[in-house]
Amino acid sequence: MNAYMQRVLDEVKARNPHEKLFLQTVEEVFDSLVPIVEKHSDQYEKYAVLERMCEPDRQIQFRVTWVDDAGKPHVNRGFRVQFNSAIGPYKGGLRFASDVTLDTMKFLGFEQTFKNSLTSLPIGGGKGGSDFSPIGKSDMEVMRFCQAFMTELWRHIGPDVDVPAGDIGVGGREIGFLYGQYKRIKAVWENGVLTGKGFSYGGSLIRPEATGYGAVYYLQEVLKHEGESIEGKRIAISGYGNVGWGIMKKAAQLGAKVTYFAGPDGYIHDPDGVVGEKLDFILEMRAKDPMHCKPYADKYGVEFVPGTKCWGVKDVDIYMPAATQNDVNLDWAKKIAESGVKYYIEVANMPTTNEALTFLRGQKHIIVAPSKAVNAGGVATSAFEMSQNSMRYNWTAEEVDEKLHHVMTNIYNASVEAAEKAGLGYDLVAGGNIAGFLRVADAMMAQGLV
Ligand code: 2IT
Repeated sequence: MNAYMQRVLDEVKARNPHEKLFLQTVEEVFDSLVPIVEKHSDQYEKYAVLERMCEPDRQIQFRVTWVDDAGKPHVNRGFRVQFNSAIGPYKGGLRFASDVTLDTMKFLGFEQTFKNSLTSLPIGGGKGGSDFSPIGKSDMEVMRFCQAFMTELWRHIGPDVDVPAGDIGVGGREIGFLYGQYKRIKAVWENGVLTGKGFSYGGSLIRPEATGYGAVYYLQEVLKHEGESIEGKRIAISGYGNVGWGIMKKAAQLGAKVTYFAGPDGYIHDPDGVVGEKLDFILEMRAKDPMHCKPYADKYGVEFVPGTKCWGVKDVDIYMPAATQNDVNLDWAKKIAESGVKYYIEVANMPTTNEALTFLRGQKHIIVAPSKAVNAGGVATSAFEMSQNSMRYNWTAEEVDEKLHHVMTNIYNASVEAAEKAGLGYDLVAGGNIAGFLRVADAMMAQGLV
């Protein structure tokens, strides 16, 4: 790292002493950018590109007061971090989970900026959410929370300003309640203000599955590069939310299968794969109780291993962590390396600690693909939803799926090309970061010091 990069990194660390996750992603990205930034350091320093990329345009924090079914008041903290608008309106999900802090929002907003750039669509980076968890709450409690949350958020967002979507804890139900309150307050029909909506009021077909589908399309490109096909492949994943479910579904469509999946209570091993009606059962099980996957084992008579993750199992071809951040630490990474499995495809946002990621990237027999690229199909399909809302027109599921496939192939190719051009060889992690960076950096320099 040259003096410019080191200075910026030191400044970012000094300014964010408590923001561990945010610093983790900044360090990971900077590591990839070394050959690019060093080559054009004068230009980037002149326009303070790195400094500005690491400091959000603005971050909004607000109190959310709501009342539960028993009449008891609750106070939560709401956030929206508008990170970077160089290439389009802020775009990124809302996360409702009890461990959400400003740090979580900043790490996700920073990642989102690079990811959205990679899609080649006109969307900037943002993220929001709350330390409220919908788990164990009634529909009416979730509705009152969402209404209170939107009563603060609405003034900061808009179809050309900032377009939130879902993330962990925010699915179709929450988006519906949030949209209803936005419409009530503004008295307008601006359904381009949120994505992940229900189809009846402007949602896009395929959006719920898009992140998982996109991840499998990206995986197909990786396999192609190795002269392999996806057919017959066995996959181990963590998480079985919309993202994990989308992976299961697309894998099944393409003749592969998810044979292991892990949840908060342990992991499932189903050698026949999660296919057919089992896909519907996953949805049912999740809706009843998102904290336990054991009912799957009870229903289908397969193995359930409580209290641990499935990283390190040998009878699979591909690992795809699709749950949450820092799911795979160095200990798990060592087990993964020992297993002999060749493909480590990140899906959740930052699912690997930096230590573990460096370790895995150093293993010659493992191909690592980064989440920023692999999971970008979700937000890409959100951008398609925005397009459809602007046009007052709906594409068919086939049209959306085809566009999604196209975006994912492009992301893969752009990543390969960016790393090769930077002299790094076949490096999907660095290539993804570089390709995402270049577009935002160009736009920021063109628009001057703002
Ligand atoms: O992490 C992500 O890309 C998302 N949660 C989806 C963002 C979006 O705007 O669809």
